[in-house]
Amino acid sequence: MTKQYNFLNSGLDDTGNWFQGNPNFEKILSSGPEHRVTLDLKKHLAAQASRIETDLDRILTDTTLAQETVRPPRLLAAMRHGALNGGKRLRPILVLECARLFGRTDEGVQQAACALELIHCYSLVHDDLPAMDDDDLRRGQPTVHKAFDEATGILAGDALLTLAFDIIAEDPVHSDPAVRLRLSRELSRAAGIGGMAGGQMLDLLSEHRDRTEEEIRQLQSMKTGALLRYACRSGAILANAGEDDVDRLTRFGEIVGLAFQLADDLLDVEASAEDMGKATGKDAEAGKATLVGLWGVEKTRNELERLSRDAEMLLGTYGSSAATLTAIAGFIVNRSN
Ligand code: GRG
Repeated sequence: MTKQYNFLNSGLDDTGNWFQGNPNFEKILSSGPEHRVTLDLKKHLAAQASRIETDLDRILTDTTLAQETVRPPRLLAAMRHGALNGGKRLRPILVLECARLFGRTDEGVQQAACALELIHCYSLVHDDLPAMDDDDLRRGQPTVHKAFDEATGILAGDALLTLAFDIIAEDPVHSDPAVRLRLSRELSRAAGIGGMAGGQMLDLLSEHRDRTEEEIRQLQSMKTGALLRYACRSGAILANAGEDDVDRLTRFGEIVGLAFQLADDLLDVEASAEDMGKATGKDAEAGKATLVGLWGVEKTRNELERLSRDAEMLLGTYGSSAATLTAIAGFIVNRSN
């Protein structure tokens, strides 16, 4: 039995009404015809998150695959704790929505989306470890190393990461093996030394040191931005979009990545641990260089508004077909957890 995901503390209920009660989203809803998303959209996005949760539940079983020996129950339980614990599923939803924009909606896209979410979950499990952020709470629950132990947390992250590359290589992801190879390589680059892991290294090195705006932008585009960029780009690739469209969706992913990080930094300053399901105020405590620290809250909010408009303009090319994606960008800018 999978746990009910919690898309927004202020919103998702059993019927999937995840915008309910969020004043920021109500503002988006009423701000103009281009943002006039319907109840159907709420249900649609909740259904996407639910499908991801169900697929992850299916992927993380004790059934061994060819060439595997056994799946140790304790390691599997730790992986499930790290992956099936109520994430917003933003990255896989972006994969699904970007692929949908170009007409692809089948199970193979779903599988590619799950591969990305496994990598995101691994990064959270490792980020929470004592050697990194040393957090006790994630998504409102004990972190994996707290619920199990440190060694198991490290192994659970390792196994989630490697499983992602198994999943993305499978036939249903794309009929053309060359496309699967491209996705696998791009996923590796988004997650690895020149992407998320490299960004995490730069972030650790930036603690208690002054950093220029350029340096902060670079490390954040790697640490947080790379997976979000890949999410949007891979959706277009999965759906055989032309290279111009892949480039446009890549740019959209970059905007979303920066907006996500700015919103996260603001929440770290302003939100409560209860709202976030994790400790807040961590950046200042660790002496981390952030754009909010450099700019202050007001300039950051203005920048978020600008990014939201940029995202909307970029997607304007696709007319109403991009309404869901535009709304997701709005949600990321205005999110409350
Ligand atoms: C350990 C290689 C390695 C990388 C860690 C994920 C990460 C890189 C750092 C986490 C620190 C942090 C809070 C970054 C801000 C952006 C972020 C990844 C927030 C969590 O993502 P959400 O809000 O989480 O999408 P959910 O729980 O909804 O999946």
